[in-house]
Amino acid sequence: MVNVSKSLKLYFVMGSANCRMFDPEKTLAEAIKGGITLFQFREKGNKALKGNDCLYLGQKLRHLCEKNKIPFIVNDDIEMALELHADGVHIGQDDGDPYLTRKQIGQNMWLGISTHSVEEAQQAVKDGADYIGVGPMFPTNTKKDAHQVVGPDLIKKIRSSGLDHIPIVGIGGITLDRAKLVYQAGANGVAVISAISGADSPKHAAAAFYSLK
Ligand code: 3NM
Repeated sequence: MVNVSKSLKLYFVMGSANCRMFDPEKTLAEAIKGGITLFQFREKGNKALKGNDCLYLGQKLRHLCEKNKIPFIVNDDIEMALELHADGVHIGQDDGDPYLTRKQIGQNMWLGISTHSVEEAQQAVKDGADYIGVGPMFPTNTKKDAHQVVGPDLIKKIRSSGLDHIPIVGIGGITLDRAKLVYQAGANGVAVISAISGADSPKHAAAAFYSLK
């Protein structure tokens, strides 16, 4: 499989609740045309699809990624990740035990872990994360239970704590204008929901991010 840190460059995260102009399939197809390098299926929120409806959407998005050679990651739901033959799973601090998750997914699938402090980052690396998410970089309206903003500064602190090699993606409130600050802090990439899924043209938005780095 492709290299994790390179894939993080432009990490698009999306579920049906995040789409504005188009349905999820078309939104993802447009984002892929724009140059996203990784996709995470994150079906969250009040109106989130459940059960077979969620799985069916996951299947469609998974196929789209496969066709375009974009690694496909599932948020939280390990069973769905296994069922869809995802390339990885992403878990938050409260979502699941990294040790058990790794046991379920094996060594070939990527494990991403959300972190919000140097301590959590160090623990995630000990727990075998293939990459860590760090956030929120900036204020965000997309995740209602987001932690306090940590800013790109936390990425610098994580790097200078000795974690030179773990692939890092910044997340939370990242817009085109702010993305550079995240890369400059030492991230391998930016994870974006609304700046792509809520754009008039997800394709053009993704292309603008892609050409930044
Ligand atoms: N996780 P947007 S912030 C899913 O801090 C998620 O761990 C975060 O959405 C974290 O790009 C966030 O629209 C929401 O701000 C990101």
